[in-house]
Amino acid sequence: MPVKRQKWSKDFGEWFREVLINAGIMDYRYPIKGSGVWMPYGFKIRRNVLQTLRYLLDATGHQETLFPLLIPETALAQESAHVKSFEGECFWVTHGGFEPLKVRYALRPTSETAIAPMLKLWIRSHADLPLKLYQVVNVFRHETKATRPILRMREVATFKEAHTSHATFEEAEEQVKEALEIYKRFFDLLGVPYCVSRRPEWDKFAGALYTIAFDMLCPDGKTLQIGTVHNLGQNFSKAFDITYETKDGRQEHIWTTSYGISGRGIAAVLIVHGDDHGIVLPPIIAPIQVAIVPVPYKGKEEPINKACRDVACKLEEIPCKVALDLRGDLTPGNKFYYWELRGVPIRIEIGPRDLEKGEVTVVRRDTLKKKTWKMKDVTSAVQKLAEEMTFDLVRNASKWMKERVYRVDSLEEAKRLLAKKAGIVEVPWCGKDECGHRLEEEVEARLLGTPEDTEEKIEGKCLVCGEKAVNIVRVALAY
Ligand code: P5A
Ligand code: ZN
Repeated sequence: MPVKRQKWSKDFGEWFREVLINAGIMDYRYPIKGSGVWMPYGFKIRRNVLQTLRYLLDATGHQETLFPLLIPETALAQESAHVKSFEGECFWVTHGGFEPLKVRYALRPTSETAIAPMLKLWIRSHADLPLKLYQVVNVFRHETKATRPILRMREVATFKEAHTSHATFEEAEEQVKEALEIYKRFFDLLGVPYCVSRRPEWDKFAGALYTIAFDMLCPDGKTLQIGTVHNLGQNFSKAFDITYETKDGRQEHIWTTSYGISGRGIAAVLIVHGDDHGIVLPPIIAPIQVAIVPVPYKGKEEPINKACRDVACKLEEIPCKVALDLRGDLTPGNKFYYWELRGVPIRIEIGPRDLEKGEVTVVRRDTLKKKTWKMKDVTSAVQKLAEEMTFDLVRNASKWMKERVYRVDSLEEAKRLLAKKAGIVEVPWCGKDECGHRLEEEVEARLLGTPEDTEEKIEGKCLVCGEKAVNIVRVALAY
């Protein structure tokens, strides 16, 4: 486990804010509330995370596109549930220069209604289906809840949204399953533990038949929704009259799904693995995987620097992303601190003693434990350590989350756990909306929904009405 996680767990909000700025990830001081700047180092992390998701989407037949940012109000308003939920959250463009526009434009809050009119033009027959598109864009939502860097933005700068079209309900259902698998794989690769829950009726995406969400647990005991998958049924295709010709010549409305992950998918990695020293990056997304720091000794500066350069060259051949830190104005201690804050997975130090013995000193970022290696073995040792670290990060993060999921069968116990922000509480539920709402009020927390990641037989009685439970429902304090 990480060395120290006091600040991380006690004051998570502040820890996160500080780390974002100090590690050069996001500067949130932009003069518009809810907008932030992805700084160079953060941008590189973001790019690596995006690459992981792009790879998974491309490999499963999704095609990347780019739709316009502006949506005419007439299009946004076409699906009634959708517009009801989103119109109060839109930023509106009302003028072109000094001229008022005849039809206002919304800055896309999501792109269902930007894509639908084009699907109507593109989809003619069953041969055009399935059509699986995605894009990585900014979306804008005038959030009224407290904004937080990356976690709740008004300009959501890294929105990865997929939109798929299908010939039948069954195919859309299959697509939902594929999307869940893709997102599971994505978060597994990043070592982010999650639970997957079917949201209650009152918390589904506006215009969806149902919503399945990924939630992670933050150090302060609150959950964060890090991705959602929606089966949209024929709601959008009927609203936009998108039809296709079936094999036997009939016209049918298409079936659609959409799913998305925002910058929260990047924040999640920083949050789950972090500690009081800063962030800890899994090697797969680290912009720098190894930092090499000379520990100079009077008169031996040059041979030590040369040894550092040699090790860097060897590692770059693996290939491995290396930073050779020969800055003359910083002490080794300052450099250690600098790379730890930025989450570089492995640090190699070379001092006079190491040089004499033909060794290097190695520190892994997650445990901060030191080891020595023979200089000649450095490439194989780095590869092995990167694998070990990846494995340990996943295992420790999963263990941390599992220990904070509680199964209880009394309302008192659920209340007690949630009051002390212990984590996610699972209770038996009869499935009635009415009891769900009552439960939320009683425990003063949110229903995440029913598990989509377990298939167990349910026993017990609904904590609210006492009738036989038909499902488990998860409850938590949520961001
Ligand atoms: C699915 C993609 C949609 O918008 N349309 C296209 C669907 N779903 S959603 O649930 O509304 O959003 C997807 C995910 O985006 C994250 N998210 C946010 N992240 C940062 N700041 C925000 N203001 C914000 N709003 C939503 C959530 O993780 C959500 O699951
Ligand atoms: Zn009940």
